[in-house]
Amino acid sequence: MKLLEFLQKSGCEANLARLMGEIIPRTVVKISDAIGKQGGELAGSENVYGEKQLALDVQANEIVVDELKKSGLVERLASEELEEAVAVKSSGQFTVVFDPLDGSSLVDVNFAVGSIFGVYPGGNPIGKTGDDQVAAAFAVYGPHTTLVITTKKGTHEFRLADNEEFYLTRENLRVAEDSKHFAPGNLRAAAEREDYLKLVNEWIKNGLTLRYSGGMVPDLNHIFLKGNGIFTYPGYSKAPDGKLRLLFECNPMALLMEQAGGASSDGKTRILAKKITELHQRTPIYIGSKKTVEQIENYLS
Ligand code: AHM
Ligand code: MG
Repeated sequence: MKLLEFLQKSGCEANLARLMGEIIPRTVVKISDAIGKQGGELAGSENVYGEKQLALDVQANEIVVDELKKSGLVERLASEELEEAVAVKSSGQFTVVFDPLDGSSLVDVNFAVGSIFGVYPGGNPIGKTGDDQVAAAFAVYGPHTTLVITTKKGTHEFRLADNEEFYLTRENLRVAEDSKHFAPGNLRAAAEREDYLKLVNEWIKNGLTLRYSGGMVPDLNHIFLKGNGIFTYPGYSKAPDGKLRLLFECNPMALLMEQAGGASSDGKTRILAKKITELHQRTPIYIGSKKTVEQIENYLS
């Protein structure tokens, strides 16, 4: 079944169905094409975080901005690549936040990369929480281009076909309560954090299988598709809140994860319950199988 048809049949509100079933998929098709045509060349510019941008980062961002502006559905947009939010149309129904090309430093080594999208009702998301999102999605640019989507009616996977349409491949992805796989991000923190080192050692001793690519999107996609696992990105002295962004990366992923039966936390608080205080706010994250996330909350000092 085609993505748009699936959303319509599931009773999704018409404009949200158009956004998630037509506009965002179109950006993903275009970004996928762009990745196929380019390597990891630098753009010569830096983003808000002082990180060197690739030409592809800039292009992917422009693709999403253009399509969202054309859609007529969007009040405001905010991108990991842009310092400020952009006001689009005062009568627009949604604010769309996105990381147009997550893990772009992995393009030149031909690893999978992705895009992440979160959708809030109305305007400014500052002061809201991830629970306010009405939909979220990520795209994986790997051997196949796929979209994993939620409109708060479960989490589902769709695959891009030759005709530039996405078709349902897995309905209602479920993440089990216990993990058999682990994806420990920012292991640098284990050099100074005894608690994180112990946690990772526990998983090694308990025979969990390591699956870590260095890209949050493929690493989490593994958890969604295998149906269990844990992804971690803690803070440490150099970056107390870690690296990943609440608005652009963690909230969309947390919504998709909860809709699949999993959980996510910053170590103390549910990611989706955290108040958004600034656009580029960072947060530690522990996300995946529910019991493992609970164990981490009890374990971390
Ligand atoms: P990016 O948005 O600049 O690409 O950074 C996000 C990525 C995630 O995909 C990944 O989990 C993380 O950075 C890995 O970071 P590091 O290797 O620096 O620890
Ligand atoms: Mg990112």
